[in-house]
Amino acid sequence: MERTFIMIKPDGVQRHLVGEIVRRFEAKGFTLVGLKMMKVSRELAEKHYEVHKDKSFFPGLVDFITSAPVIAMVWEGESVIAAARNIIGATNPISAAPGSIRGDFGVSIGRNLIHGSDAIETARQEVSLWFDDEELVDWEPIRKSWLYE
Ligand code: DAT
Ligand code: MG
Repeated sequence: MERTFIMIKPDGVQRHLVGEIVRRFEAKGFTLVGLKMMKVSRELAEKHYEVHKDKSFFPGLVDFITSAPVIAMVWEGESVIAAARNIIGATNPISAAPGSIRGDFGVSIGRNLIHGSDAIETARQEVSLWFDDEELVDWEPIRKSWLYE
């Protein structure tokens, strides 16, 4: 089973969209295996967004991510990495499809509510950057045989 790192950003927390966002992943059929609320240090934010460090938006992005608490999560399921990116929607909420989280709740690229890992390798790196092994819970959801053939 794949795992992916999902973070509700400070705007999602401040706009009280935590329940709505978690609901969408649960309802789809994915399994929550890690969750914590935290204020993000600059060091962690800079490491998480390291690939963007030379972009003009990087300082503003780090300021934003460290400005208020986030909800860090790990979700599990078949093809969860790609599916979560679809649930989240395109980076710019203005072009994100209606029905996606960014498409339904956002209007601005710098306030796009949520992060999701974009590939198998980045998911692995991000899960281990944000969570210790003992913070992740292995459990067997009873609905599994009703979700997977
Ligand atoms: P995504 O979060 O969809 O993976 P990304 O990795 O390209 O998008 O960028 C990371 C975050 O950086 C993105 O969620 C919001 C911010 N960002 C990206 N492009 C931006 C831009 N042109 N202006 C302001 N913020 C931007
Ligand atoms: Mg990205």
